[in-house]
Amino acid sequence: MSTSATHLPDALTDDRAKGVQLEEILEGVVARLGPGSLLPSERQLTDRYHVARMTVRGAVDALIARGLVYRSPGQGTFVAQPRFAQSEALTSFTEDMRRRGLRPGARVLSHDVVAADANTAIQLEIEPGVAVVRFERLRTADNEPMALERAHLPLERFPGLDELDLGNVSLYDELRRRWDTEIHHADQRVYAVIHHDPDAALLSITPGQAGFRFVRLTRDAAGVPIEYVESLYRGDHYEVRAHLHRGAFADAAGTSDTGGS
Ligand code: 16G
Repeated sequence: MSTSATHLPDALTDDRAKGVQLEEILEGVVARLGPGSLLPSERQLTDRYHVARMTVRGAVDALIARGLVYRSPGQGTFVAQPRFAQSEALTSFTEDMRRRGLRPGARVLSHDVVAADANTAIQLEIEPGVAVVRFERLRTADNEPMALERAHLPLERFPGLDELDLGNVSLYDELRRRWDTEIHHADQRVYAVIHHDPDAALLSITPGQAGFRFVRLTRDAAGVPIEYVESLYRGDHYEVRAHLHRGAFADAAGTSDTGGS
């Protein structure tokens, strides 16, 4: 671990709020240093920039809220691990974590068979009341909680899934291995959520923290729905990335009347 006081600018300018400038400076420090590096102490920053302790604290708090740094009581403030980007590829949690050099885990919180309610039936394109396997798992990376998954799959298509131990296994691997089913494509929606207890406690975060809710419907190559799953992700460890193309929209936009004056 190293501090970076040597790379800090000497002074703040008078044209903008001190707290904002400090936040930018620290953001630069974070970008230069690797995860786990120690940030200059609040004391060092107060002395160097002649600002109130509260101003420094506010800037650091802002970086904590953005998930860039974390405070370790009695030790200082450190650069956090980079966020796990939700990839555009249709990957499993297991694949995602392994690619990042982390050990994926799954703790089963509940696992049963229920009659499909109206929404689940519409999503899975089955009749309401048909048996679905429902399970909830806490997903971890190197033992740290990352997400809660609540999945529904049709029992008829996956007989025995209700009996399978889903602890520390990849669902997608099991579907391939036992039922010769390959996940092919999915539709996914993303919502902003505030995590409350008991979810917050399971995710090891403070109640009231923001996060993501992904609702995914996966299908096989024939387009038949396989899995309807809601996943709650920690907002401090995830970011959602997308690769955007103008593509067909650009052609259409170029020729259409925008309605402007
Ligand atoms: C991801 C999927 C989830 C899927 C799981 C399978 C999102 C939002 N959700 O968490 O739908 O059930 O991967 O992972 O990405 P597994 O094969 O490791 O069990």
